[in-house]
Amino acid sequence: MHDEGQEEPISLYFWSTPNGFKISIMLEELGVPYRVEFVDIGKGEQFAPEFLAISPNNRIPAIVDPDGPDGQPLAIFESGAILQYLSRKFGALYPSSERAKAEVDQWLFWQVGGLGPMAGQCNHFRLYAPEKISYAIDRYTKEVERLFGVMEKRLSDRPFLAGTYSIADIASFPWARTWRTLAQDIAKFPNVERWLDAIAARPAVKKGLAVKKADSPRKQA
Ligand SMILES: N[C@@H](CCC(=O)N[C@@H](CS)C(=O)NCC(=O)O)C(=O)O
Repeated sequence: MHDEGQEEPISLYFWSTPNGFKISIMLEELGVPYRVEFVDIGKGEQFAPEFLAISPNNRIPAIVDPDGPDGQPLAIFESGAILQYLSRKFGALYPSSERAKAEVDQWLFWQVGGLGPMAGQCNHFRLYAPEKISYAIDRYTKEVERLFGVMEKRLSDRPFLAGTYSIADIASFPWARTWRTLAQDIAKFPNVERWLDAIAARPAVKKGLAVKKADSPRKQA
C-alpha cells in the first residue's frame, strides 16, 4: 500500500503470539516502516515500567507512532484500537461507507471480545494450567467450537468476514489458524478452512507471521 508521511518507523511492541501477529500482519499489509521491540511475556517484560507507560494493561501488542495525528508521538494498546488507528491513518483495509464500517466493526469486536479471550482461555486450560480441570477444558473448547461455527456460517456466502478483506479478518486469522492447538476439527468448518488458506497465501501475512525474536520459543496467549 503506501507509506507517504511515515518517515520515522512505527515501534511495534510485540511477542510472537496471535495478538502480536495481528499487528505485524497489518503493518506488512500496509507496507509502512516499522521497528519491532520484543517484549518477552514469558520473562515478565510486560511489567517493566517503560512498557506499562505505553501499555497500562501489561499486554502486547502496542505501538508508538512517532508521527501521531498532531505530529506528536502517539502510544496505543489493545489490538482492535491499533488496527482501527492504522487503517484510518493509511486509508486501507477499512471501508469508507458507514454501512460497510459497521460490518467490519462488528466482526472486529466479535474477535477482540469473543474469539480471542475464549481461545486464550482454551489454550490456558488445555496447555498451561497446573491441573487439568475437565470442566474448564470442556467449557472453553466447546465455546471455541461454537465460535468457529459462527464464522463458518458467516463465511458460507462471502469470501471474508465483512465481505472484502479487512482488519476484521486480520484480527481473527492469527487465532483461527491455531485450530489444532484449540482441539478443533477443521473438517467440520470447510468455509473457515478456505478462508484460512486464502489469508495464509498473502505475502504480507507470511511476512507478518515470520516476525520472531531469534531463538525464542513461541508462546501462546
Ligand atoms: N485484548 C488484548 C489482549 C492482548 C493479550 O492478551 N496479549 C497477551 C499475549 S497474546 C499478553 O500480552 N499477555 C501477557 C500477560 O498476560 O501478562 C488485545 O487484543 O490486544
